[in-house]
Amino acid sequence: MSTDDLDGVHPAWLPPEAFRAIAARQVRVAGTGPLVETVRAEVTRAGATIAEDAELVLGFAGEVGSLGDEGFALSRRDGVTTVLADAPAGLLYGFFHVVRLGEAAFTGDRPVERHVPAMRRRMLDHWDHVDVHPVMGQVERGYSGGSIFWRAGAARDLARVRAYARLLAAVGINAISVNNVNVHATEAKLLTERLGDVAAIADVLRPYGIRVHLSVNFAAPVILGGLPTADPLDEGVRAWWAEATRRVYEAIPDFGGYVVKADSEGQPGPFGYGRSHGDGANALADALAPFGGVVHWRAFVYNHRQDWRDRSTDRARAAYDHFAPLDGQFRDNAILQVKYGPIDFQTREPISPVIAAMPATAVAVELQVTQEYTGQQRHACYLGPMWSAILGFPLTEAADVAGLAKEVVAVSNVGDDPFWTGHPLAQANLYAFGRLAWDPALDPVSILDEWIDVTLGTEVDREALHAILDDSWRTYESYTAPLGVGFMVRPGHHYGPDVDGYEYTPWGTYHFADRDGVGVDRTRATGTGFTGQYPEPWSDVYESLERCPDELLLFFHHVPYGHVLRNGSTVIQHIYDTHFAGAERTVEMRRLWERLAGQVDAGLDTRVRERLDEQVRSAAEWRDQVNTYFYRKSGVPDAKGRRIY
Ligand code: GCW
Repeated sequence: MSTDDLDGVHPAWLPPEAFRAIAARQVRVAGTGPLVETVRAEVTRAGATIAEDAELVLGFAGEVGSLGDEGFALSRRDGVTTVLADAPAGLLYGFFHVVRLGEAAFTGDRPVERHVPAMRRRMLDHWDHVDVHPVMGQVERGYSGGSIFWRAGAARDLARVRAYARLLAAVGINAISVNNVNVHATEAKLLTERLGDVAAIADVLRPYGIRVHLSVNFAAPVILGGLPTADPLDEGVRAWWAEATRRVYEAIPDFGGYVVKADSEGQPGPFGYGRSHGDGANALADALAPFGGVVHWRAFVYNHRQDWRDRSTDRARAAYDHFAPLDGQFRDNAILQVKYGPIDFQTREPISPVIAAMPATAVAVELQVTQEYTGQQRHACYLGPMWSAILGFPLTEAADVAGLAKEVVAVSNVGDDPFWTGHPLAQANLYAFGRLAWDPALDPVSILDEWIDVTLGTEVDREALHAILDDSWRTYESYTAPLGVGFMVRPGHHYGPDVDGYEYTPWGTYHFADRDGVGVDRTRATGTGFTGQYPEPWSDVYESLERCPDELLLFFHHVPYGHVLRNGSTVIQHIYDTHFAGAERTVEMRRLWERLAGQVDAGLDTRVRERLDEQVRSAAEWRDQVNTYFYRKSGVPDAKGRRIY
């Protein structure tokens, strides 16, 4: 089951079989340069013959034009399949597109199809530490073993990084940040004395068209430079960033830039110096600008020490309150990185209103491939449908989220696990993220189909796989926190149910359940006013108890248990019904997997079974805790008389 150069590591979506159609052909690759050489090496590695008289021709367009730095055009006529690009990266992406198509790329005629990525930067953030963190481990919110970048405090096996780069290039990812946004002492030094390690990684990623970015500590001038301040308007501080950045580019000429989590969950930031986040972001942007770099400045800024007794503070409001007034103040190379929802990567959240509120700012939407709140890669939960819904959401009258955002970024789910992602089926999430970042209009079910073809082969029981995965995000939602209220996870590790776990904490994530009802009143009329941060029609839709979509009801409203949903059920009966049905559905998922027996690699089969068993157990635990909690609070029995404790 291994890739040809890495023993014991699953080849994910690039097994030798995926290259079968190409291997059988003669191929011509035109041009020169590092990325073109990568394509040539891939062709040879696939087992194809490089020849002048070829059935697959990859070359530069000339007349097609407007394909940009990364696009390509694919066509087939007179028995020749042609990939044309304006620039080398386009050839690389075109080559992997042919891999995905398999035999279909060599059948019949094909009129010219243009493939140009919707987003210029398609990025993964790794939350990896160099040192193993005492609480978070080596990868914060990582569920796939250790880091592939760092081991025992130093850069590690680059063969694994190379294999990762290939996988990412094959789905169109072109940027990676290699360390956690919480930048601790050792990791801060990646910017200076440990820069060589970063450069070594950059060298391995470069042939696959991927640029390296680094998370930096806002207080680096103090921590690393020994300056008395990190005030972004201080001349000495600015000079320090300029010089540190110059050195970075000396070592890594195509370095992508910095990622910054500032004034957030204990990280230092401009507020500490009485400055705005515009001042903070611009100081780093100015240091990067001469070299063409960018700073990704995260909008995840909120008070994580709030008093739960204080009902007027609403964490959902925080990003907009902090950042919307700064629209227009950020440099062109400062990108505001906004989590897709106003809280924190929950299974269901409304779209962050910040994405619509800053038309004069470059915004990146941040997704989470690592399944922190969606089952931690122990539960099968295919997130393609969630991301597709997010990116296609018509947030303003003129544009959907993909149209409003300049980029899409996601937290990676990869570690040094033999299957890369812990749960082998979680590979589909990484795959889908890359494909949707390239083209947000792709159908997530078709993306899953592609993933099945290349990863598990065309012979497996795809119906069973679709039945397991297509709706697995909604299934996960159905047995966890109800109707968009969020959290209810065990504090700290965030796995499994704990309905009141966060209720009396300073973290700002509450459900306010009492004997009469549940939910957070975020209306303008009687609540925190969060609905007012949305453009029309959403500010009125969410404000209205009648028009608010069921799945977000408890995010926006506090309602009695007897409140009748748009689907006709009461809130309390809906909670019971969805939790019974969701847990039942996981049993069905487990049974469906039996149909794959003997069709997939034995190691993969064992791993998936083990995880599905855990999902069945955990879903039953969620069902029983959530149902029991609400039964005891409300005293309302289940209309169907099922077992509640
Ligand atoms: O979801 C939360 C996680 C933190 C994480 C933070 C963030 C890296 O629980 O572990 O810190 O988000 O996005 O910064």
